Amino acid sequence: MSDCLLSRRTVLCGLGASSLGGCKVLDGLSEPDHRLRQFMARANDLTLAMQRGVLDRGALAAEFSPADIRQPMRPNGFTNPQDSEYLALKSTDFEAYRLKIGGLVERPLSLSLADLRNMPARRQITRHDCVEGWSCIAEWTGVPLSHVLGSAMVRSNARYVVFHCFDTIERSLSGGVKYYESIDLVDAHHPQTILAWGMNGADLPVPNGAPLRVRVERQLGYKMAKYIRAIELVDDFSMLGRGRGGFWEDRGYEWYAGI
Ligand SMILES: Nc1nc2c(c(=O)[nH]1)N[C@H]1C(S)=C(S)[C@@H](COP(=O)(O)O)O[C@H]1N2
Ligand SMILES: [Mo]
Repeated sequence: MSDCLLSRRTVLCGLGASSLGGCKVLDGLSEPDHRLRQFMARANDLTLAMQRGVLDRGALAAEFSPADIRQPMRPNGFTNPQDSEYLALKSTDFEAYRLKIGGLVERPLSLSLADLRNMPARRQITRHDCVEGWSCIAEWTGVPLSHVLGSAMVRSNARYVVFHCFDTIERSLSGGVKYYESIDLVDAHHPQTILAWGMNGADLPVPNGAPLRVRVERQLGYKMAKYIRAIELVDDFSMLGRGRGGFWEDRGYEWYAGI
């Protein structure tokens, strides 16, 4: 926010050379009824409105036709978790799998794959863009995250959805770090944000995140957590990992990876 203010001040200073007579005019800004202060407040509202317009967080990502699926979905990142809890579930075809939904919700849930498949499903053919520079088109089937969040009754103070995964992506002597990610409630309620259990007409394969992964189609691949173990609603993600909202964010990537 302070960056915004600073840059707006810079712009005003630039513009003000003729109409406002220079930067000194900013000195009186602390008075609430100062004319320029009121002008800047209006400019601020306008900027926010414009940003909403430009970003349009609700806009849909492009969807494709089956003919556009020209190659198998390339697996990336972790593709074969060796964690004992995961291997045990996989050995019985994820029959005992339960997706836990907790945190800031009125009604914590524990959903089997059958429960998830019985919920309304959305099918979408979309392009996956990885930060490493490759893309792949695939068809995804799953339940809209907004539907699941509706059943869990998200509390009004919740701001983010955190995904906790099964795969230990970084091993260390003390055990290791399991993949984690987070998105805000705007993306969580986006119509194309689904908890996918199917890919290209079959069950979601292990390399692509079986039994459940999220699709967040307006963002880069690393936001789309695979091997989801639990979903947690939080008001702040500073307690997660190193505090930047995701495994890769904690290693330098942007939290909002819009495309
Ligand atoms: N649990 C988990 N989720 C993950 C990853 C991972 O290593 N573990 N890699 C991310 C990255 S960088 C990408 S590009 C996509 C890859 O999805 P895919 O294997 O279906 O191509 O998953 C993302 N989600
Ligand atoms: Mo990626």
